[in-house]
Amino acid sequence: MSSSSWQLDHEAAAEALNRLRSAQLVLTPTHQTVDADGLASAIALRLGLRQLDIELVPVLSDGQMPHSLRFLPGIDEVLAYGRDSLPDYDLLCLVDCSDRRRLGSFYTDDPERVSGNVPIVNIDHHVTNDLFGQVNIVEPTAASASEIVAQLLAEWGVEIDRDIAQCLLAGIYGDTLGLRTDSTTSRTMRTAADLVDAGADPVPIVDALFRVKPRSTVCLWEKALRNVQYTGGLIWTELTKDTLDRCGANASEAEGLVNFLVGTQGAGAAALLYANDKGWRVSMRSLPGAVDVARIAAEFGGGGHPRAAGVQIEGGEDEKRAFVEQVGSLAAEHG
Ligand SMILES: [Mn+2]
Repeated sequence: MSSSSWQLDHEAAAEALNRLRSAQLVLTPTHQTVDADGLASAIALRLGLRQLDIELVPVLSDGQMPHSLRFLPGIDEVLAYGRDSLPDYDLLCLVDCSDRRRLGSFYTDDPERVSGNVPIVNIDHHVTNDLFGQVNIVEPTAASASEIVAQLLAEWGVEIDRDIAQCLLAGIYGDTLGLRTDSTTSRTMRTAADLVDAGADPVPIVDALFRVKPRSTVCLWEKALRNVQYTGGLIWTELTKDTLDRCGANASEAEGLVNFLVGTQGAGAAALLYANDKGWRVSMRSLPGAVDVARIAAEFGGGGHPRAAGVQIEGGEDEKRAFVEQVGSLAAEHG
């Protein structure tokens, strides 16, 4: 565990608040296959900024609402792209989004949406974030975007009420696997403790994120585990649309699987490959001291954190094979 601590950029925080205050409506599209941190930090911003009479609307960029996140307070106020019509907006506030291309259909339907014509406030903790915003609050050593939002809201004079605290604690628990990752600092733990003091309850968070699951998830894991393969130092498996359909599952149900695979003795990295129209979306993990998966992802045009990263592989079986072999040999080199 690291005891290092990031410092909020007070100037950027003030400029962000100015922009938020001047906007008529702020849109917050989440990253695709949204996770607890991505969605909870967006909802916390909505609830907090409402106290300042700022209207911020979170939108699920790919229209997909993970079952496991329905417990979040304020979830009913989140729009789904493709289902709900978008309100007019004059500012984008992206949170937990390392790359504008991760904004799902919101981006692919019209890349001009994020080309800078509408200004962007960029709040993130991915080391690969390329600072695409007009205002950037990017802290790669923060364990989650929610950890940054907790401090930002306090800085802006927002009262952290029970609902906001519950969202932020869910985001922190999501990205730190319940305060267990090596990105977790003493500050992360203090922030979590402060949120509990503000009324957050860890029990429903732990249940929703790590324990309770639909049967379709077990079906998916059973099929994925049957197909586990070892290539060099990489342990990996893949999921097809057909497998998802047969189990009646959606892709987000497999997210925990790659966390299960990482740490398998003899494997320096784990990957889960989701087949899609263009090839495969790959989710990678490694343990501390092993290969830096963010660097591998960046080489292939993806991004993330040293221990958790993602990338889109375009092409067919040959490209997939080349990818797993390259990652496998890197993972073997770095133990
Ligand atoms: Mn995050």
